[in-house]
Amino acid sequence: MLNRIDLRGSARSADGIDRDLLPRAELDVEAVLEKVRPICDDVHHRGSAALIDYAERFDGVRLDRIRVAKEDLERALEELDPEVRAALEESVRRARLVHREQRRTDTTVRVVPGGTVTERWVPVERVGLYVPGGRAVYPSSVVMNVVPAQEAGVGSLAVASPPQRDHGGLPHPTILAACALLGVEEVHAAGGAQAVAMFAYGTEDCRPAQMVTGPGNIYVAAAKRLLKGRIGIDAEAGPTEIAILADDTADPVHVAADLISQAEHDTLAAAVLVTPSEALAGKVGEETARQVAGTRHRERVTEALRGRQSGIVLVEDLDHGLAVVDAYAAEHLEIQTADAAAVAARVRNAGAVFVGPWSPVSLGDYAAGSNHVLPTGGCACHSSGLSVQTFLRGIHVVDYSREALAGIAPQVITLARAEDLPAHGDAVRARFPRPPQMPQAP
Ligand code: HSO
Ligand code: ZN
Repeated sequence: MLNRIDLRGSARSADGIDRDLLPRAELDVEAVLEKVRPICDDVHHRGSAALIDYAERFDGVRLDRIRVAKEDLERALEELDPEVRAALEESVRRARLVHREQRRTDTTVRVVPGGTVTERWVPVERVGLYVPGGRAVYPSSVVMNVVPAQEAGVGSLAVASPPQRDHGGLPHPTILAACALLGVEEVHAAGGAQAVAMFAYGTEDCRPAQMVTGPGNIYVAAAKRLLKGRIGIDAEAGPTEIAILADDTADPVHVAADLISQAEHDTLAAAVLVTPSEALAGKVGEETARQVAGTRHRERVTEALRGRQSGIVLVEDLDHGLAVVDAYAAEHLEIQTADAAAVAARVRNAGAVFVGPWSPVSLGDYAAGSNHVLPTGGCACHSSGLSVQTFLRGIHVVDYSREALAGIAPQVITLARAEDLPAHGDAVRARFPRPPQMPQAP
């Protein structure tokens, strides 16, 4: 069921590879921008009343209020299956271990005697986290968004997740439980573009946030694109992707299982095997068909694997394979080759790399300690996944003494003149009314 793409004989460098030859879905966010614009404007002008109307229209529930009550959060945690709770707690513990280390420390550079530049890392004041709630109800994504924000020191965190008809108009109980477990007290029953607008503009119940993060459907992505600037965003998350670079040493049972694991997310999810081995390609093809027959979300998986975004790419050798996976820039990249760590160390573009036979992507999805909110759609060639860094801003603090400024004043004045911005130079000159060696105005 997987398409075959034979790239043997094609360009061997990542730059030279024609990306159109690589399997990838097209997600036309632009096409829904105009649908999303009036929704965002409406939330801007009518606040909670608009959110209540959209909950009725899109989620089929009539809500009295958008903000989830404290008792509902507490009850969800009390009713959470103890095994799920324990697993989430371990996931949180590992994520904290890793994310805590990402915190940057302030640095001060003494550029000249009396002249310093400090870089101060300051958390974003308030962040809105979007957690999907349609087919994808992922408490693990609550962990992956909340932990880095908390470790960054974000002061105020609010979560939005769509109201569920089957749960009395509340967000899904496992989402509420995960929020309660993480100490998030502010949760709103709002989904889609309207939730992003709620964070951007604020409503009676929800203070505006400076940033919104988290995955979502195409409407969420479109609202993020529309409101970016007004509010900071992490990324426009697209469908999940897994690429596996494998050779003859890979176990086809593992490779097939891992391809299926991410295809399970979405009919548009991408599952791509890149291999120089015809033998492995054949075995993975057979094994995938065998495993798909027994998997729970068979239809969705089949559609994802048959789609143009998925396939088996044949390459000449591992070097060529590395060039292909770099050109593809997968959200998740598994290396299942001999000496996998050495091969992984050569990867330039990927959201996250999973090394060897014992590091499947689903480990990273839940409990490796790494983050699972990662760049999709090829954005891994310029962006990183969610981290503590996402929630910090580096502020340069410039502190020069009189002498230190005098020492560089001629150069500032020269550059200001070169840019025909003499007032810039005058701002320096004004500080030295009778400078002995100060350049005069032309
Ligand atoms: N693979 C998804 C994350 C996820 N998987 C959540 C399971 N639950 C995108 O990285
Ligand atoms: Zn996943």
